[in-house]
Amino acid sequence: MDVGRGIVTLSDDSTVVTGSFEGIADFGPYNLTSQGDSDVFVAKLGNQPPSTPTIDGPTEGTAGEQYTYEVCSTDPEGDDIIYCFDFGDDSGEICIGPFTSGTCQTIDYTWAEEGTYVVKVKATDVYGDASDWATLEVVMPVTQQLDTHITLLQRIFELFPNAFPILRQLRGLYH
Ligand SMILES: [Ca+2]
Repeated sequence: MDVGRGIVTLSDDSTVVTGSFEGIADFGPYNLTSQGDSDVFVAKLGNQPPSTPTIDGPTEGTAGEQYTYEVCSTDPEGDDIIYCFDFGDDSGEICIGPFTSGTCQTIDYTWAEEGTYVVKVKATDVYGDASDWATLEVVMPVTQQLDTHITLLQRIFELFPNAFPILRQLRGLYH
């Protein structure tokens, strides 16, 4: 027979229960199995945050184009989950949800400016407990890389004005 013999609430709002049980005691996400006829238990019951989300999506692209990122997280208690994003620019925090625990969600985003951005996302359950941040570095360099490439060629032509006649013809194509 399972019996609770004492209960106390701690300052962090978790609850501690003590008692005795036989066989298996079911505490929601956790089970205890008795080692004999009857065992005592001390259980601390509190809300746990969702898992740190996984984030999947393009890590390079072009400023001004829209990209889609998928995030997935699971809450140990099965609580609904809110995802909050920081896209590394000055748009601030963007939150979506709540969604069912264990389901993946997508969000579309467009960076207006070229640059390297660290996308951050965390999962918060409906009781306000948040996971750690997951991060993904995204580079929006395409035009910038081309500029650098042309500048490097120009520098080579300046240093060696007569050495690369074929490249000088290519340079003509760029201008
Ligand atoms: Ca939870």
